[in-house]
Amino acid sequence: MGRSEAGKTSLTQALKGEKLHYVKTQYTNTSQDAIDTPGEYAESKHFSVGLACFSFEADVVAIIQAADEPYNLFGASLHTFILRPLIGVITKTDSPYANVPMIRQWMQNAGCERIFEVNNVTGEGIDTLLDYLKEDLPTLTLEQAKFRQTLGLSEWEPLPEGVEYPEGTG
Ligand SMILES: Nc1nc2c(ncn2[C@@H]2O[C@H](COP(=O)(O)OP(=O)(O)O)[C@@H](O)[C@H]2O)c(=O)[nH]1
Ligand SMILES: [Mg+2]
Repeated sequence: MGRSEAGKTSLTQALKGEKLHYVKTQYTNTSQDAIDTPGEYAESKHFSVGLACFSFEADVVAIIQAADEPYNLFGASLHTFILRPLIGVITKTDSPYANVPMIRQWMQNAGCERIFEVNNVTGEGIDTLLDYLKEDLPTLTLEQAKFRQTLGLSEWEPLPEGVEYPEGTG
């Protein structure tokens, strides 16, 4: 998800190793591995709830923001309405107006657990994102999740050195 022109459709092409070809996204495309939504969903509060619905069909949800976006559409703690891992993908890192640290801050505020930087045109950064997408989702038992809470850890932070899950929580 992300605003129009952020590079969402291009990213789906780059992930497949295709050369970029512009297609206006008129409806949500779900035919392949990626669910590609029109930017209007992120831009209108009437449609934005649709993104939450689409997220239920996904293993992982990505906010896509171009490195040269002048303003942020996504509020803080956005991950709380999505019951999936949330990641950020910064596109157009080649833009002369790129401000990657600013976009990173927006994504961190939204609650993205990983942030990737890509150039859809050259394919730079795409391999790192693909490696992440190929990883199996870590599974936690309820007891393990509760143990993490006692340490104040998020689901994705590694356990501190020397700490292991107590017996019987696995
Ligand atoms: N320079 C550059 N242009 C990009 C990149 N990704 C997308 N674009 C261009 O940005 C425009 C919008 O891309 P598109 O994928 O249709 O955005 P969408 O509306 O989010 O689906 C197109 O002209 C793309 O060729 C990138 O990483 N670098
Ligand atoms: Mg599109």
